[in-house]
Amino acid sequence: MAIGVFDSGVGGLSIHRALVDRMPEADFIYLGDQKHAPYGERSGEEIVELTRQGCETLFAAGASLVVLACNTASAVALRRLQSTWLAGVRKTYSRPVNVLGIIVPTIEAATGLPWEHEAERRGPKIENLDILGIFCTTATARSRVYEIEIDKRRQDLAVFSEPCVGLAGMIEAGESEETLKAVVESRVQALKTRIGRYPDRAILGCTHYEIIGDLFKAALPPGTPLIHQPSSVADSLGRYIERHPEYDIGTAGLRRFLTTGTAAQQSALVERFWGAPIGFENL
Ligand code: DGN
Repeated sequence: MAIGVFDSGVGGLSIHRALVDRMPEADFIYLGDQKHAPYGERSGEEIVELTRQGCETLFAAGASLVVLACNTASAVALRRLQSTWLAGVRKTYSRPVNVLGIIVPTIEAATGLPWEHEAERRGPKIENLDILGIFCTTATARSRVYEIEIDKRRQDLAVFSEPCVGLAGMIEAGESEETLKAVVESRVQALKTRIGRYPDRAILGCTHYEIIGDLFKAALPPGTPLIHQPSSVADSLGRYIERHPEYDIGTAGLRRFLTTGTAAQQSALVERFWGAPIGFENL
């Protein structure tokens, strides 16, 4: 049995890498739904259905836990699948199974650290609040999941999601650094214009943005902390798995990589996300 890791494409490999480093003995099966990537501009219903199919494939391949290593799928599909579909799946398999997302672990990491203006806060005036900027896909921004989940934990932060339309697809397509830089700069400036100042801290709320973290760093004021999603997720899920030994995640260190696209689509990009070449199997 194994941990399944699902993403619309290759972005989730950065989360997979951190999970593998945290739990090297566990067995892992990765699935990239490249046939249908990118998800970020799709409708909610499409995202739920594609995510459901991805989870189904991973459970059938032997996963006990499926991690949605995609903010868009976590934002739009996780709750729906947990509250409706999962009960039926649990009846199908004799082993315990579950689906987990990556947004709450990221939020816990972002909100748990001390904030600069904490001591000075007086009332809801924006000048007195620390601002957390979320750079993400259109679907994640539309879901408002970051705003909702952060508000449950901290009412003293102001949260602004900035949709970076098309950016994940451009990364997946291997667009030039110059083109990506221009998009990143325009999104950072758009957020600044909307808020009236730069955010005090930022989350790259799309797994694809991980490999262009330096472009976001360069576009934000020097020293702006960027929450590192892969390590935040790996820490939190590692602790979850330790608390839940009922999920059989294997012990052989198996690594399988599946794609709904073609294995040939995989390229140098994969190495940038995962740190080493990977052999993908076509589904
Ligand atoms: N990498 C996915 C995310 O974290 O939201 C989205 C990529 C996409 O399909 N647009």
